[in-house]
Amino acid sequence: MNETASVAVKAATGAVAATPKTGSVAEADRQTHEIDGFQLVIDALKLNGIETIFGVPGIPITDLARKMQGAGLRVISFRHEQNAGYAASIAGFMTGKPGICLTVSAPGFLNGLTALANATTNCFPMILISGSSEREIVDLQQGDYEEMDQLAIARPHAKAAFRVLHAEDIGVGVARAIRAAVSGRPGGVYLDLPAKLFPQSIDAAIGKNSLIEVVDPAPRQIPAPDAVQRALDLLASAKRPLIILGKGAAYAQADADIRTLVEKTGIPYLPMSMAKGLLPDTHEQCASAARSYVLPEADVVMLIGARLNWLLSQGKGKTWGGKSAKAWGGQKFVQIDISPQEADSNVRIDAPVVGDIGSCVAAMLGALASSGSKPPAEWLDAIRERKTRNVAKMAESLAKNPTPMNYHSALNVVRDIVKANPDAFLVNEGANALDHTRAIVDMYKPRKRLDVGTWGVMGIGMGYSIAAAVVGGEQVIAVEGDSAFGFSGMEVETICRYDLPVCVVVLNNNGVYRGDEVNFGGGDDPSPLVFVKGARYEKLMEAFGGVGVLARTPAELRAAMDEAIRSRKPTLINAVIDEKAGTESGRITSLNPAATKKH
Ligand code: ADP
Ligand code: TZD
Repeated sequence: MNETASVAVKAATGAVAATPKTGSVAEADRQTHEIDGFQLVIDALKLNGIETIFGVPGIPITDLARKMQGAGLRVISFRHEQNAGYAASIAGFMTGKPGICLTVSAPGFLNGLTALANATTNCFPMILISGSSEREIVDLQQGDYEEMDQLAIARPHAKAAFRVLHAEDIGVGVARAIRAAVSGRPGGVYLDLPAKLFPQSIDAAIGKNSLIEVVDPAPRQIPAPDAVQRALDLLASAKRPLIILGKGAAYAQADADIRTLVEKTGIPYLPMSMAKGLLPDTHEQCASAARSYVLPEADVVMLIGARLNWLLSQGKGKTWGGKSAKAWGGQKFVQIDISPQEADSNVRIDAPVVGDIGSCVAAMLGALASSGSKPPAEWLDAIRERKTRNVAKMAESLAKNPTPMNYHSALNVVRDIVKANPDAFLVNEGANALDHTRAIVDMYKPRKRLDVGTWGVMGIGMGYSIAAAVVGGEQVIAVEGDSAFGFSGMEVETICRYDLPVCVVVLNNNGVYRGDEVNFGGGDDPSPLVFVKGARYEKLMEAFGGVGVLARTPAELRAAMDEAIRSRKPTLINAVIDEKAGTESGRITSLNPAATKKH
């Protein structure tokens, strides 16, 4: 390599040890022309537009984290890998680029694995990069430090899993991980980087040439014209059509076209939880307030990026007007999805449209007759009537001001604050705290509502909040059940350390679902469902320099939230809720194997 080329490589890789300690000219020359595994990993990620790393440091990735920060990547260091993993996964959902989580071996890896599995389940693109111990010792089970066959364990929980053994292969490993995470149906990818890889040095020019900038990582998938026409014909034949928007539609970032399709067809729509705000919840065609009417009554349903899983009662049964728990309700379905295997997974899909949502919706718009007729007025009127009635009922509940607060009186405040701050992210977990927030708090913009998703997992709260603040750059409001908050509560230190504009509202009813349960056996131990009464969660935020507020009334809650948003300071509001206010499992009581206690 001539000198100019060598300088260029140095500049590009930053791979040069500044002053060789040994003083030997040969050693200096060797270091100048070589690049190590640490630097190749960093360069491969940067080359592909990765800007943020979420993780927890330790052997063998401590230096990698330091060097990443030194190289200009934003490294957000957490207190527990699961929260870092959740942060990475939701960053993937928000941006369409894989979120990166970096962990140590065995226990750190396992802590991150829950988040990886959750990402795969939710179709979020994420890459879990874990350091691992020495292969030769692990494979012979000779007892290495943090010994574990991580690749084998990750594989069933990931969309793909790779291990890199040689520095020359880092570029390929990172490229494959990125492609696997974001192409087709997105998901979680595991990338195993053994400790020995990092100090491996290779010729800098060879190293640089081995890196791959992934071209078109999530290629468009154009739907077949006849599939599009079949779907449009079916919709045109409908008397009571309905569109269901899922989080795949939110992920696709085809917001304007989706809105045009909904408005041009005039079809009422239901947003799934994380698709709320894709069109504003206040939109005239939004049928959320008439959900239990439209599902059984619709005759043709078009799913856009939503699966007919448990969240939609598998597309059958009484929710859909079926005569028994598993009976088909008679609806015909159009399903737009990037995964061809999704169709027919629960009920017959009469018109599958396979492709990416952006291309599918654009194709439908292109093929839609410009003078297309709107759904029959009787259908729209019937929905409007139910909506008006239910909205009035809800307004009545929201207007009440009981002491102590209940979910409605507290969430009425959150509803107003979100309306006034539509750019804020709303993170939400819990049971009652989740269901009531979803029903009461309207969303106005796409990808602003981030919640427990497909698994209904507790613990996403602080990780999602941190990612939303770091990657989304906007105020975050996290509405948390007191149980839910406990799963990731220690990350309030992380929120304070990075001084993030996160306002956590703990809806504190002293327990899981409710706070008034007693020990069935009559012993001294508390019920498994209750916590310390009157716990002062706000002091946790104060412990790290943030603002803590105890709110017993809607007025106190409103003042505290207003101030949190004005100041953008890390804030935790302990909103005291009636401990008798919740119901078992929120709205999914029926999923309990046997109801042991009725409230
Ligand atoms: P929800 O929980 O909101 O009902 P799901 O997670 O069940 O949504 O469904 C999301 C669906 O969206 C998945 O089946 C996934 O394959 C699909 N999907 C994700 N991204 C895209 C995309 N860009 N284009 C098409 N389909 C997508
Ligand atoms: N563990 C994990 C990881 N996910 C879960 N969903 C649960 C346990 C079970 N679970 C729920 O499904 S909701 C919930 C638990 C423990 C907490 C509900 O209590 P909360 O909310 O205080 O968060 P409410 O408002 O009191 O219902």
